[in-house]
Amino acid sequence: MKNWIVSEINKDEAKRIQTEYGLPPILAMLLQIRGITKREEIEDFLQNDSVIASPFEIKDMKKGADRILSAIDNDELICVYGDYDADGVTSTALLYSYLETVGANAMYYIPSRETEGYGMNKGAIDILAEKGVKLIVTVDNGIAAVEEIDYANSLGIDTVITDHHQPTGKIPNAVAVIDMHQSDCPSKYKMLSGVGVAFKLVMALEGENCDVSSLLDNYSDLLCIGTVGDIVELKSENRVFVKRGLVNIQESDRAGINALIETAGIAGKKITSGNVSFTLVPRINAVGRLGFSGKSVSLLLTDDENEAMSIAKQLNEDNNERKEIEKNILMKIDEMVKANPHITNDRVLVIDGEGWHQGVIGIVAAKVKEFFGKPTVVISRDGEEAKGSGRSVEGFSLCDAVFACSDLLTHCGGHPMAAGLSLKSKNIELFRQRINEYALKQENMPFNACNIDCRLNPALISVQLVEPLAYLAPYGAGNPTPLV
Ligand SMILES: [Mn+2]
Repeated sequence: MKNWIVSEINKDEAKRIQTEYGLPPILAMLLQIRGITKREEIEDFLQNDSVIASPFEIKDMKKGADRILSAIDNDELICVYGDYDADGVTSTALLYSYLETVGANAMYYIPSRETEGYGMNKGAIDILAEKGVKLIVTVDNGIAAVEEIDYANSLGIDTVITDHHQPTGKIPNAVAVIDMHQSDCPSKYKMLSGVGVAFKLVMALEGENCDVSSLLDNYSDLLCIGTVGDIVELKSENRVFVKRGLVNIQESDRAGINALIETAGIAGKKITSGNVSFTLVPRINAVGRLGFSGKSVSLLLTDDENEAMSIAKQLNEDNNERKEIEKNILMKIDEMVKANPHITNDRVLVIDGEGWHQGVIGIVAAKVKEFFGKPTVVISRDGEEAKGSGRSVEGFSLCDAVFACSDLLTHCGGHPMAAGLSLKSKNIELFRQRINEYALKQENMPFNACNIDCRLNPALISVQLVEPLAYLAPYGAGNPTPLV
């Protein structure tokens, strides 16, 4: 069940936008409803050349870039330390390929989702130390790696963090910590994905007079996949990345992207943010979910069409396998709910099972949340240890709720809409109680809403009416497909 919420419209203002800019009425109405009403906002939105702000607005950017430049000059081995999801993979591919082009001595490392989990770990740092790495640059992770970075320091390895996750408390003792969510970071735009932050770092490495447009020609395809994959809002800079990226993906000269498009069966079709989110992103994620995370990065980097095709085919199979595993877990949850219907009365659903595949519990949580309209955490037990992944409903900050229970958890992190955690299996019941006590303190829990832009007289609906809506694309988080 969903709450239908029809947006308010200010007809006079819509009329003003319509006449002032000579826009079709429906477009003017939707812009007004979505709060895009000032001249520069409208121009930004429709012309898509929103200015990408200087990277140096972000705290520590100069420090981080200087450390990397000196590593390049001194031929120190640099390791880009990424993550296995689409945002982490594209961030890694973007920064690594840039470092390669400028002749840096570079490598990349993607931890295994299965055996290492998200973020930095000491075992990985040992491997990198062995290889002679002198500088680690994290992308899409690192803000929570306090102990791991101390450990790297103790081995004489410097670290530059680039991340877009919320700081969880103590900030790691790295050479530079580039994350807009630090309370003392002066940057105005905070909604970048991991790949967006990696791109800003590349801009900074290029220096004050960097040619943003040619960097976008080179990297907007990766920016688009990571930005859509991480479901950050498609406004402002993110919108530029995705809009430019969609054009770029359509005529990509990356063998891997072409192979993905072909094996996904969308060759020759117009690439939309929807295609990216439902076909490219799940395939890139699938390999991280089921093993060999580094493969997606090699897919994005290779020039060899045969290699690209063989990895893309494998990703396709992994994706099918992922869907199968997901279906089985959902069936088990369905049985659990039928046997104990009261478990769905909680404000935050916490559902656990033994040996559920780590890589798919986040997607399962998203589906359960969609169905019941409540924030949901799905936990997989592996003997005494357990790991969970949660998805929230707009208006309830899941990371705050999870952080409030952090004394029960061995690890936690995330965003308002999604969080990850690990804990002892014996604490799951207590966690369920505590997160629900936290939720009970909220006055009202948000209800799953169906946001409707406006009411239209059915007699007015025609193809001509709908055509101008293309100007509002790409659609996604923060800029949903219009619903009337
Ligand atoms: Mn990310």
